[in-house]
Amino acid sequence: MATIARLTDAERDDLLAQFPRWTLRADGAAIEAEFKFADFNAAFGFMTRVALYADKADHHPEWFNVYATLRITLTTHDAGGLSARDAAMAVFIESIV
Ligand code: H2B
Repeated sequence: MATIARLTDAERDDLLAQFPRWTLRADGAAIEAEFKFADFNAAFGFMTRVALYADKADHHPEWFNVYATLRITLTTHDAGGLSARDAAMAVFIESIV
């Protein structure tokens, strides 16, 4: 499989500047965000929409949900860091949140 290109530092910084909710993980290989919903129904409804995107895009979030709180980590395992796939997923997530 061809290696997926990692974002340049400038592309990564542009992404983070566009979406203040997202922060760079300490190792620089992922971006993370936390979401608070009204209740579990709202959180899981949102997760379902992201899951459908993930299935279609063949790009999957790492996430952790407790009731109405959701933490999402975006990274591209096949790139060993951030790629355009993470940027596209962040754009999608921010468009539906
Ligand atoms: N999701 C994420 N986040 N990173 C990947 O590298 C990745 C993925 N690779 N989903 C995909 C699936 C790959 O394993 C399949 C075979 O296309």
